Amino acid sequence: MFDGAFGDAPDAVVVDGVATSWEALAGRADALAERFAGAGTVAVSGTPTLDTVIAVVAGLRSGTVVVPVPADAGPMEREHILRDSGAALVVGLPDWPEVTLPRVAVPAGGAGPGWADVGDDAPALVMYTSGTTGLPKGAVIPRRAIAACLDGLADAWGWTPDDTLVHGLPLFHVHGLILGVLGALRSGSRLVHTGKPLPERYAAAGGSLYFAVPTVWSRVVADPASASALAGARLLVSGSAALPVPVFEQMRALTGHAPVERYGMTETLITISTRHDGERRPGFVGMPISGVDTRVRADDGSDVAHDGETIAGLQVRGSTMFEGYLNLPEKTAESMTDDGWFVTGDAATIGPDGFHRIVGRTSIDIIKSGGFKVGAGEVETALLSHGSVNECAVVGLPDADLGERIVAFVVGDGADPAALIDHVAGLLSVHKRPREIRLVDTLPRNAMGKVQKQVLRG
Ligand code: MLC
Ligand code: AMP
Repeated sequence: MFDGAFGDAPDAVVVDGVATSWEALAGRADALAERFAGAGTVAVSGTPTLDTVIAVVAGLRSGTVVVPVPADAGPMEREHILRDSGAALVVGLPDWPEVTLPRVAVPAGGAGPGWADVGDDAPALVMYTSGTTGLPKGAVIPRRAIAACLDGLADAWGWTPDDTLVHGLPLFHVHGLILGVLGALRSGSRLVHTGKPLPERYAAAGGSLYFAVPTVWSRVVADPASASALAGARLLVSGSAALPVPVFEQMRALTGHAPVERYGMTETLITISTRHDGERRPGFVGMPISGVDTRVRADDGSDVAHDGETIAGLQVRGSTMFEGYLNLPEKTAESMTDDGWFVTGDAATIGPDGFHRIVGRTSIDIIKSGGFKVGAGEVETALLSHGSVNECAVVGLPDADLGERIVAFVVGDGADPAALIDHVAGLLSVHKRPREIRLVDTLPRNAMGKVQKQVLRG
């Protein structure tokens, strides 16, 4: 299923400078998979290392469900992920005191039985994603969705074994793991993971196909020498958040490539994209990939005109959809319409030519910062657990580098902004920390007592 046509290249997969052939990778994965026997679900560190790639491949080859865990997850987040997912084994996570599950190490070599006979509907991954309130939900992603998404993208992007894919994204989300690792394995392209998504590392990697979130692309164009080194690439792809039009234009000017922009979600995988052989229009994400349908609906559920102007809620359906939220059947049901469409929570327009434009989120409580989705409620709960915080409200404010930066308005007793930022970074994970704390006397509330976040956003 994810057994690319790598031949016997000794550097088919390179992760943060460590290279392996596909044969050696598969052998180590099979040897590891034998230790997964009976586990059902394993938790794997999302740190970008070759061991992470091997552990994910071991899960796929043996039919064991993999739960990628951010290696910097604080106790509140990691305890939830490990408990909720029902993981029975752990691969590569830090020595967290409360983790009592057995640990398995990735073997240095070996071989094994190869692909197990696992149905396409079986779950492959559980990926945790933030909602407006509460702890992250585990999206159960079946094997068929991954295969359908990657095949749709291979078609949209002309992705073949001749490509070398380069990126440096984290391996605990769809972008870095499903597209950025499993995409290479399914298409048979070489993979170079740069460890971190630094412009100079992208420039040095000599790839044909590059993935990044808009924050990374904006850092690439801020470094013209690195940007111009990408001129020899075939395709530059942006996703996970809106690519600002000026960054699109600077990419075109410095690299000679108009970027391909694509849209997706953890729950739906990637559903909409511009094409390698089609128009790439700044501010637009193109058309549904094969196997996916989209529609836009007004708040009352009525259809709206595809006039490129009417903004409404984007809904999607098709072969790339998740199976549901783990242990949360009611949340799964809430996320779908009665006639079986997934409600993305994004506002969009569709033009007469079928081109989609993502306009923003329908909820103010979902923040996208550096391409990471963060729920305001999660951060507020973490802040309120600090003794100096009486009340707080978290919003995303526009940020030239991150798209949105997390800002917390805090009513407190002697609250120290730096200590509060560290508190959230330690309890949740580092990328969920507020970048700014604003100490205020009161929060603006409406007559019902609800905080008026629009007022805070100014
Ligand atoms: C900073 N650091 C701290 C800290 N403050 N550590 C502890 N406590 C604190 N208070 C450290 C960090 O650990 C890190 O260390 C360093 O400082 C910088 O961290 P940062 O400030 O968070 O990094 P930043 O430069 O802002 O990151 C930008 C970024 C990152 C673009 C690299 O946001 C990123 O990787 N984004 C990708 C998100 C992504 O993949 N999303 C896909 C979702 S899937 P050190 O040592 O680590 O440098 C999806 C579907 C789809 O959306 O469509 O794709
Ligand atoms: P996640 O849950 O982390 O998978 O984030 C999914 C969300 O990222 C979507 O609902 C969108 O809000 C946002 N997103 C992904 N790709 C794009 C894009 N190309 N343009 C605008 N927003 C995007």
